[in-house]
Amino acid sequence: MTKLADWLRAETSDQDLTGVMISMAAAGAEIAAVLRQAPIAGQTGLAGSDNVQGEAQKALDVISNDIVLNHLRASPAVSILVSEELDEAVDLSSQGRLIVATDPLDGSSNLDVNVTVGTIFSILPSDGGLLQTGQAQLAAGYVAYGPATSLVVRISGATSVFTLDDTGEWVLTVNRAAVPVASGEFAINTARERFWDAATKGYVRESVEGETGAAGKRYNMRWVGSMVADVHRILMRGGIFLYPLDSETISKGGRLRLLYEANPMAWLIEGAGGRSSTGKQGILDVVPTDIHQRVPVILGSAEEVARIEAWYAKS
Ligand code: P6P
Repeated sequence: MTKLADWLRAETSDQDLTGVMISMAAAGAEIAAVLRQAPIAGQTGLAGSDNVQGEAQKALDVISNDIVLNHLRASPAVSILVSEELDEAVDLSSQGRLIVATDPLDGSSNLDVNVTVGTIFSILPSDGGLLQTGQAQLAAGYVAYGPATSLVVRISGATSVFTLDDTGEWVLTVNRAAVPVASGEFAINTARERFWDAATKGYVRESVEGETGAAGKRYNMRWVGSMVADVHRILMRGGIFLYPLDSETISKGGRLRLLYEANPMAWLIEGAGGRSSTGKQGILDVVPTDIHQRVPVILGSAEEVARIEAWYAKS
């Protein structure tokens, strides 16, 4: 089976980029080992601190961030690290050509109940500075800590999936992932309906009406509450993920973060033939104003993203 290093060599001649991807994969393997033992080690609780978003940090958020930082410090290619768990960007190598933006443990509120969580990362060129659009990404990836430990990566070509084997190697298990163009599955937190805008209400109502309404087919709903879990399901079998702007999140610009959640996930889904949108523009075209900026996130099967964009165009 193709190993990660062989796949990377075939995808790019940029040794710095290859090195950072391997470092992030190694950090993911180390985090996976920590998570497997966390309930025994009593590490699923709170760290007793808050992140820049004012959210209580889990002990494992801080541990995962330290693991990523340790692996990247060892790589002279990384100039700056932006992390959900760090208020400010961290300067690493002065000769580094690459910026890494990461959510080291997304969905950590699910750890207590043993639900899939993940590490998300985006790699950008240093010379573009911290506030580049997602189109500038050189690569992106996530590690999904689930029944299997999956690494999903894309440089500039197709998105592919690796699985961590019992020797600690990442082996290729999905070559050139493809998000089905059509789908009958949507993912949104329906408890927020009272905050939704007209476009979101219209899209979800049309989906719930299914074959009895304008959509003309049956839909099902899934919402894990862990972005990596929901996005991985969509990457593998189609669907649409929605965390749209609503009347409660509008003051913050949305719920999810642009640099280390929306951009890398959009890069990966689009590398598999899916689409991404804020509802009004492509996520990858949003010009950041802050390293912890939030945006509305809609991504997945092309037909479904187009359908909600049509609702936004009408409203
Ligand atoms: P809600 C987890 O906290 C997270 O950042 C994403 O992983 C997930 O998709 C979302 O928030 C869940 O948000 O409002 O449903 O709890």
